[in-house]
Amino acid sequence: MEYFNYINGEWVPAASGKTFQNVNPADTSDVIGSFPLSGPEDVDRAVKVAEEAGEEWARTPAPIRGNIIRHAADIFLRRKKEIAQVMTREMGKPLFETEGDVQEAIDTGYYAATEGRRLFGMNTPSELPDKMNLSFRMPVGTAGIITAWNFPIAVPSWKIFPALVAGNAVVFKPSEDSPLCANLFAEVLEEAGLPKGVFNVVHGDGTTGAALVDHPGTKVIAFTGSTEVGKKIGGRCGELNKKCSLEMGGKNGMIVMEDANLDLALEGVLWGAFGTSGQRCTATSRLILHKDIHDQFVEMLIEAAKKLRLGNGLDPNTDVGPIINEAQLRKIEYYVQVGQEEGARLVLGGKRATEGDLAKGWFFEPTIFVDVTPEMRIFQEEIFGPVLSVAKAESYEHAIALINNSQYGLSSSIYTQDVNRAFRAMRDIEAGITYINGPTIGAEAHMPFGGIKNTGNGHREGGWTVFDIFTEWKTVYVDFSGRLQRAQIDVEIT
Ligand code: UN1
Repeated sequence: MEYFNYINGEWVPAASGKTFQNVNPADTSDVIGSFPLSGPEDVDRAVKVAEEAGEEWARTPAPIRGNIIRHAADIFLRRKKEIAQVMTREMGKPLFETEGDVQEAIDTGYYAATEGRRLFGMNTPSELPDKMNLSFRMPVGTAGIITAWNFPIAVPSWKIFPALVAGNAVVFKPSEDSPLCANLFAEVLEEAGLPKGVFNVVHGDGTTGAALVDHPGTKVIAFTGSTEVGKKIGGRCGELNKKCSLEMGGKNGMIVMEDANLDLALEGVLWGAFGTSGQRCTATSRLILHKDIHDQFVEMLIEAAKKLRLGNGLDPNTDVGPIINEAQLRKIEYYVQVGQEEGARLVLGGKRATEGDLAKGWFFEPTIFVDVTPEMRIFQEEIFGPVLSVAKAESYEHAIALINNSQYGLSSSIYTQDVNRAFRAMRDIEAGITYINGPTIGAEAHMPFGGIKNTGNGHREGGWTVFDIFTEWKTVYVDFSGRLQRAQIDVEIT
């Protein structure tokens, strides 16, 4: 099957005619299709179309824009199961997870739609008589959106829906590992009644994304992906003086204290570390265990993780799906080797899973390292796979020092039944998100999402905060005194 770019409401190939293939990671003989490998000329066309269509869109009342997004959320709801099937086939995670992914877009859509009737500005008193001060949000212009493959509907929706409600046009460059989901996104927006050209999809690789970042027509770039790529985009946007929001890597820690409910913590870490095969920016990749429960918990963890069923995500018995591609599988293998060389003790997994049907795809066994110390690379670097590094803490203070010993600061978690300790941890943990008695994954659409340190560049997606990315403030002073009034000069505040 041959799929295309979506520009100006039409399905078109790359100008060069070049394509790339996308396959099912659970069965690499199952070819999803070919997609355009777009170049700068395709990006240029899409951005120009977006700029033109965006003019009228920006003048469309925000409640009307929001209403179209509400329709889109309705369509995602109607097509939820069918889209989840496509997503599982395309990127592998089990059906219950892909249904959750679509649900996250539905939630985001319904929330963003209501912002069409808010997008609150603010009026404040003037320091001068007969004068009024107003401020309100304006669209930024055309948004260039670049996302990863692990949440191929949810994460694009976090950016696309608010960008549109705020009055921006969009050019979307999805991951080359989940292009079909992006085309479904375009179908949904078209059916919802979005005018032609306001939303466009340009497929391709890193050079396609770079052309979108570089294009003078894109006024804001929103990116989710690796810290390595994100920093390059951030640097380029700095040179171009372009607004830019980055959601990058994580090395999320979970602390289990000696007073924790261990069964609850066990369920949490299994879901946090091995859900989505550990391929989430929020995945639990470091487990910090208080010394008093360390050995017992490690034993419980190994027993439970052994029982996780690897398989094709379309099979309802599957707990853990495949790894997205061969390169990622090799990266995980590499880190397992690094961990062993560094002296960590491998207590579970550590290799590709190839029994029976698993040989058809890219599978990796749930993997656990213990005796991990903070200077080890497997404690510090994002692996993006089902690999959990376990470290031992002597005390609460030591656990906090360990969890904060990271260049990243996205998500975090602590299991404790001590209410004072829980509140201290909310304050002490350096991260954008902290869960108390829950794993590091499970963000909800209406709450700020993002991280500190090398995870982000100061922005938050989700809820109301995402509108700071996709709007600019306009400040207006209305003087109805009929004379020149000079701020700071005619009124002296002493
Ligand atoms: C991501 O991995 O990029 O909180 C996003 C979570 C999901 C979103 C993850 N709702 O794990």
